[in-house]
Amino acid sequence: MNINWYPGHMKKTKESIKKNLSLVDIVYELVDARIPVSSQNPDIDDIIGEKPRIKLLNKSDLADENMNLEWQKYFEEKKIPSVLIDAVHSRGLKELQDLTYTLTEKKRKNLLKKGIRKRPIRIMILGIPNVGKSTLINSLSRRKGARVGNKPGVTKANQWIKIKGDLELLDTPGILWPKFEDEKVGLNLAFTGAIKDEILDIDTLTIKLIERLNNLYPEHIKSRYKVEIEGRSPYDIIMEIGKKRGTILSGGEVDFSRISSIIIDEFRKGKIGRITLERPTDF
Ligand SMILES: Nc1nc2c(ncn2[C@@H]2O[C@H](COP(=O)(O)OP(=O)(O)O)[C@@H](O)[C@H]2O)c(=O)[nH]1
Ligand SMILES: [Mg+2]
Repeated sequence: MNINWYPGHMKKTKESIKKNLSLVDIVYELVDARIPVSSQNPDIDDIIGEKPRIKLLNKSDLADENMNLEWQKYFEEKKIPSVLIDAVHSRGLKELQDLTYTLTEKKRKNLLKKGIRKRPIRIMILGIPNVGKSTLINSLSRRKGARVGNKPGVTKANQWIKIKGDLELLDTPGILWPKFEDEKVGLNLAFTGAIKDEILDIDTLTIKLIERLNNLYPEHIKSRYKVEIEGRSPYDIIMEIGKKRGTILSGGEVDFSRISSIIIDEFRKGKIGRITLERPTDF
C-alpha cells in the first residue's frame, strides 16, 4: 500500500479516527463490492463502536449483480445496513441519503427533545486506500459543494461539506488498513488494483487471477477471449490469449508479461465482465 502501516502508525490512526468519530452522527464505511471482506478493515467494528453505520458497497458497477444482492442480504442478516453505490457515476446516492435520514431519526428527535437548536447531521467516511473515498466525497459534494468554515483564518482542522438538506460531510476521510497479513486478502487487493502490483510480479498475479476466474466465471473468460479453458492450465490459457491478441516478441514467442498486464488491466476495468471475487457463503 502507498501508506506505510506499522503498529505505531495504526494506533495513532485509530485514535485520530476515534476523535473524529465523536464529532459525527453516522459513518459511511466504504468497501469494494467485488471483495467486501478483503477490502474492510479488520478492526472496523471496534473502531466504529455503537455509532450508526452504513456499509457502502462501492464499485458495484464492476461487481456481479447477483452477488451484489447476495452481499446485501448477508449484511442485512448481520443487522448492518448497506447500500450499493457507484461513486464514479453517482449511483445509489439518493438511496444513501434516504437511509442516512432514517438511521439518524432517533438522534434528531433526541436533539429536539433536549431543546438543542436544529443542527446538521454529520457524516464521516472510512475505508482502506483506493476504495473510492475521494471519489465519493466529490460526488456527494458536487452540487452543494459549499464548504462550511472554509474561510481564510478559519482553522483547517475540520471542514464540513454541505451535501444535501441538513447533511454535512467531514472533508477528510478516515484511512484504514486492510488485513494485509492475510495472503488471500493481499491477492484480492492486488487483483482489483487496491495494491498496485507490489506483492507479486504481474505474471504470477495473472496466473492466479485466471485460476480464480476459471473457477468462478469460466464463461466470462471464454466469451471475452474466445479460448478453450477445459483441461488447460492458467499458463496455457494466457499463452493462447497472447497468440490471439498478437502480443508476440520478435523471436515469435508470446510476450507473457505484456499479455499478463493487458489481462489484469482489462479485469480491473470490468472488460472481462462484472465479477465478484468473494462469496457470502465463504464467510
Ligand atoms: N468503476 C468504479 N471505479 C471507482 C468507483 N469509485 C472509485 N473508483 C475508482 O477507484 C480508484 C480509487 O478511487 P479514490 O477515490 O482515489 O480512492 P481513495 O483512495 O479511497 O480516495 C479511482 O481510479 C476511481 O476512479 C466506482 O464506484 N466504480
Ligand atoms: Mg483519496
